[in-house]
Amino acid sequence: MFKDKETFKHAFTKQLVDKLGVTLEEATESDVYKILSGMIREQIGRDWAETNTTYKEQKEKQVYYFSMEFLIGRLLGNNLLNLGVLNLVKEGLAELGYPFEEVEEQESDAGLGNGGLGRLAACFLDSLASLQYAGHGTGIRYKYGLFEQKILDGNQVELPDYWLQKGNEWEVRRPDKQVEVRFWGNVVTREVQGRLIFETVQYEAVRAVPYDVPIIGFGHSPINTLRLWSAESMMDPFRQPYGQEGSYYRYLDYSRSVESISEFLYPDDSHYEGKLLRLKQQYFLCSAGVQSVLRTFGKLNLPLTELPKKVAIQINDTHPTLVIPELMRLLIDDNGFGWDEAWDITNQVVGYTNHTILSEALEKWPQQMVKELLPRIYMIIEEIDRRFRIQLSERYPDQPERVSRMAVAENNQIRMAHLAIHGGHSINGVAALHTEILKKREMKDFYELYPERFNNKTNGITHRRWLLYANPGLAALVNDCIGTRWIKHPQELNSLIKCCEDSRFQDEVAKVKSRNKERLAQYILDKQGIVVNPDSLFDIQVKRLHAYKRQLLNVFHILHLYNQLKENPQMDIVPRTFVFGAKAAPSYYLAKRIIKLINTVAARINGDKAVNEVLKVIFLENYSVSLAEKIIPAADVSEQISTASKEASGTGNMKFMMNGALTVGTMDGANVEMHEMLGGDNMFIFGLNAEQVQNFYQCGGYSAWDMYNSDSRIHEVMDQLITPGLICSQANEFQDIYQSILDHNDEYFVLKDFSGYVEAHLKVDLAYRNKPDWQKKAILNIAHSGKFSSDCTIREYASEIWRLNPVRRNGK
Ligand code: 26W
Repeated sequence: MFKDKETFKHAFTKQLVDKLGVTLEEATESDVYKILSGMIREQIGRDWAETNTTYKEQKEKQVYYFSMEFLIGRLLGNNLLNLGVLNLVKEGLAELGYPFEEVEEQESDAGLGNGGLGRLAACFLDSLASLQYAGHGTGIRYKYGLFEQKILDGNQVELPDYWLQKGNEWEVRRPDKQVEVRFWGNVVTREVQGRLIFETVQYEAVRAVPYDVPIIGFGHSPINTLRLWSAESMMDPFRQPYGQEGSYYRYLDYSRSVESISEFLYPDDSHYEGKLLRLKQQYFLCSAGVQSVLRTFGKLNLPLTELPKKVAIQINDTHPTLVIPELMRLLIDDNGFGWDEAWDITNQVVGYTNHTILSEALEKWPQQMVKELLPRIYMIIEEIDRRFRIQLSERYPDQPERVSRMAVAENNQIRMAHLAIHGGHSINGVAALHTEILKKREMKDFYELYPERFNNKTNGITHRRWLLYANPGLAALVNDCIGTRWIKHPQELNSLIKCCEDSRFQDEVAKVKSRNKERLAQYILDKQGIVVNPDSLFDIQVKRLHAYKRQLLNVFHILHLYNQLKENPQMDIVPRTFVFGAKAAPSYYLAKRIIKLINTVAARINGDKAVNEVLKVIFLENYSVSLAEKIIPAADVSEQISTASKEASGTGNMKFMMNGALTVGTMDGANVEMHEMLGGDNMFIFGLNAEQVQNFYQCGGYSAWDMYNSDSRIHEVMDQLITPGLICSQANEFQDIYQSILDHNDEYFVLKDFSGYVEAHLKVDLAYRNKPDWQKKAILNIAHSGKFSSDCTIREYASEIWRLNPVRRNGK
């Protein structure tokens, strides 16, 4: 992109003057950011266009990743990195007097996702481009991303995240590519020459306008596209003049309601709610997305029967399942296909990824709502259901309950997971254990019916953002040790194994970790005015707040440590800094109370001179992608402590591992696969396993009260939730949490796993004292993390689900 640093500095300074009319001395960080991102855009424009031409000319098969969420974070640094000029730019800017760290702070995070599912989509885009696959994202351009979290008096308060306020340097609005999406109305059925024709009348039309974001992969990759759709009003949505009385106000109402479709991201990733606006969002994404896919396909001048050879659509959880009936609609109504042929095409094109087994998160839309909002789509779903029931009845003639259990439409609800499994050719879980649970339990009926459709694709993370970019110090050390091939072939991080006992290398790794911890300590000081000791052990849990992720278990352990220290101030423990970061869904009462509890405990401990030399608790406000990039490289210990069977995979676990943190975790999600590679010596496993948890659910035999009565440590901690004194300023302050555990019999086995968790932390304490051995474990973690690069995951998706080969461009 730039030959060298001097060329860059020269070009950059010139652009400041030419484009903004400011000199180097006058330029603000914001000016610098604008010019830099503009230079990248200029640089990639031609490649972007060329990529699309190549895809078209070579008639490459393309995959479209449909997702309601893309949790991208910032793009400046990542784009520079992938273009191979990050270091050069950093140095050049520093010489011109602008620290890069300050410049990149000018960019708002694109926080268009809640957590794991949205971040996975973003990692996948990076890998698709970097591995030269023709793969694009299809999503919604929410005006407001995930809320900004403020902590006031220990409580979470939500503020709107107007991330577009300063504009978005990375998007290109493409009004010429707009499509129309239709809601409401009535379906009129006519017979024309022996064929039934379905026409929807009196519908409300919405304009879907795409904003394209270039996805720049690493090295000389193609430039793929993330297409985000924005809802805008039509000038004449009702196909009638506005002359009549009151109709102008009707237009204003219409316009407001249309714009609300892409107004904000639903901030809940744990509880499904049957909200009309959410259904509108989903159909908006699916209809606009599929129309656009078909339009691009149309340019190939091939018959639509060839669609499965040229297009794969992957749906990220069930949120975009309406892709299935929408594609059916377009094939049948607009292209004259018969049902069976359309079904066959749809089936071959669509694949579905499941990300959760939590039953409260499964989407089931009220039939009446679908029928009114999407009358034609509803008809198609009814027909899918009718035919599916016949198929099931033939296969299971004496099992009517089974037919009802598996049906798509039942109990006045439409079950999106059933529609997705039946309508697509592939369903995958996101870690080995998770896929097994789907097959054996959650989706057992479907596994029996369609065993060949089920497969596992263990999640991954992009090592470019999460190691190379977020932890340049460590990346440089790795380069020194094993060369740079791992950047293209992350599995080669394995070669680090040979250095794990090398004491010089260990020291270097330790030094990098210390520097990262100092940086985080400085951030904490700047944000919260709290001094933390960078030599203490940084024990970190950052992720969405949810009962099953068990932040509570972590807090109970901290309280227990505190109690021990109060009793015995001389107790010999390694000084620890516990760090939390977590957003709670705004309507998730218990989760918000847990945030309050963490902050209450933190205030108490941090203010207690008797202990605060050895114990600190920090709750970092507004956990986000860019904050994760600061936190994760500074971790010594990674907390992955979900109730076994509940965390589908986890991806934070992989990010920490890749940055040399040791995991304290349960045998859940991808922890199981980490454990398989690392063995028991290099991580700290504790607690019930998935089978034991399942047994308790099925057969009973667990009593939270018994735990409380039989373990004095638990007793003491639980009582502190409701008795004025150490934690509570008034009686019953955390009665709600107390009750959630004791009266609801500890649904997530916090008390049951407490003892094992305490023991695991004693082992951590012991292990940390042996510095060389700890460093060895850290290095082994890094060495084995290559398997969790999303590059590996994407290769598996490409070869096993999408049947996609990398693209060769002009011999590159
Ligand atoms: C309808 C509300 C809603 C919204 C989002 C329900 C559920 C979701 C997601 C499926 C929740 C989610 O993000 N799941 C996470 O997906 C990650 C990527 O596969 C996994 O690593 C996490 O374990 C899983 O919790």
